[in-house]
Amino acid sequence: MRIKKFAASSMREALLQIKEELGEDAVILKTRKIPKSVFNLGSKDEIEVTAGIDEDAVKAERMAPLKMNGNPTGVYKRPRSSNIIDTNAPDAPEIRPFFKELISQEKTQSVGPDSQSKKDKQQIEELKENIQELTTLVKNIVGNGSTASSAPPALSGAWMNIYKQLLDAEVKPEIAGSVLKKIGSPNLLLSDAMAEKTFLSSINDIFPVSGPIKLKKDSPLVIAFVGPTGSGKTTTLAKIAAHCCLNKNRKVSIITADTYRIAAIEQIRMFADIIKVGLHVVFSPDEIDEAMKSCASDDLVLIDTAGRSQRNEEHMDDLKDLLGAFIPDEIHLVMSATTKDSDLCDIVNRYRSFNINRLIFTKLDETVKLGNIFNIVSESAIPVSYFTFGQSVPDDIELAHPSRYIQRLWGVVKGE
Ligand SMILES: Nc1nc2c(ncn2[C@@H]2O[C@H](COP(=O)(O)OP(=O)(O)OP(=O)(O)O)[C@@H](O)[C@H]2O)c(=O)[nH]1
Ligand SMILES: [Mg+2]
Repeated sequence: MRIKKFAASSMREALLQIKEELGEDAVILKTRKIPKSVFNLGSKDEIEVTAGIDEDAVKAERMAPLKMNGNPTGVYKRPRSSNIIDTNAPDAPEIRPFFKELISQEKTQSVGPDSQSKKDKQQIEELKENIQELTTLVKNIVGNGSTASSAPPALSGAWMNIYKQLLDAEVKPEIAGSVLKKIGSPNLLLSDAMAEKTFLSSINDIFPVSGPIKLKKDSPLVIAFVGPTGSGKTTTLAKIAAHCCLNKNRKVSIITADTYRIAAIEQIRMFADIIKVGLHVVFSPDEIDEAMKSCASDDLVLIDTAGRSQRNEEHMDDLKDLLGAFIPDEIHLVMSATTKDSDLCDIVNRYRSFNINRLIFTKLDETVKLGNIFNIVSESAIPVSYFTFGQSVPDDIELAHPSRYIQRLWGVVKGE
């Protein structure tokens, strides 16, 4: 190999010198800035480039009969590098691949066999890291049950249609997948109608519901309604009170502990007057005993509470004290069907410490996708008592029933 040093005021000038003297096949071995001499402080910086040429290899390459790139003449043309500098510019020198690399590194480091192998190692390390990241990503996707990975394997057409319908209603893929697995025999070849029938008849085991309120024989059944602000607690309570009173001819009382807003007392007083049931207002936990005593001969006592954000710890503590004083038989957590998945999850998780044992979903009429209900019910395994789908008291309420809910989910049943 012939090696030579070139000094020039710019890299471009050095490259031209190298090309002229050593030819196009020269390789750059090293570059460095030459420090200014003390006598020459005003002058421009110079660079020193060490280049070499392996003349034997070049000869061998030129002599080999190459037939490449579909070129029938047997003359191999090296690809010209593009986009680093504009090779169409008038005086631009021909840029070869190694020059291309050099230009991007020129400012920071010299290029030689050592630094090249260091670079290779670094690239291998980077590749390894990328592969590691991808592996973790794939594992996470599989673990979290993304659409692609959690699709139950080899579902027959009709079962796949049900799976897609669930996903379309915004049921989480992993939940839809595990539900179909639980139902069993998902690979059976069934017609769409048969698969739907099988699914609906099996859903009872998957979507827990409480069934109708069961009154007690010798004391009133006490139910408290809790939940976030404006979720429909008071309206739903009024609907249930009206049904029990008007349709079942039972004795009902309402106790409200929602004295947080004047309007809240007026609202429930209006409902109580219309339905003609007794109303007791308690302003503090000490008044609870007396209120409960005055309802001793009733069949059903419904307790309305102030809406509480599950994220306000102080309010949640107050509510806990209140429920501790009432000791209700059932606590129904009232949530709007318009609430997104993650918030439903947060609400249930935080209200769980009150031993809630029923879920009520309101405002089904205000949303087009009901999969969030399926998700939270499957995840929490807390039975659903009622669905409501409008503001009308005593209408717009129904007892939760799994197959009817699925028909709502699929858009077969809308409203009442
Ligand atoms: N569209 C629709 N609106 C409803 C439904 N249930 C209740 N609402 C309305 O939602 C609003 C709030 O209802 P409330 O019963 O006052 O809610 P709340 O949970 O008692 O509210 P706070 O006591 O303030 O926490 C009212 O305008 C109700 O008419 C329902 O199923 N569908
Ligand atoms: Mg209310």
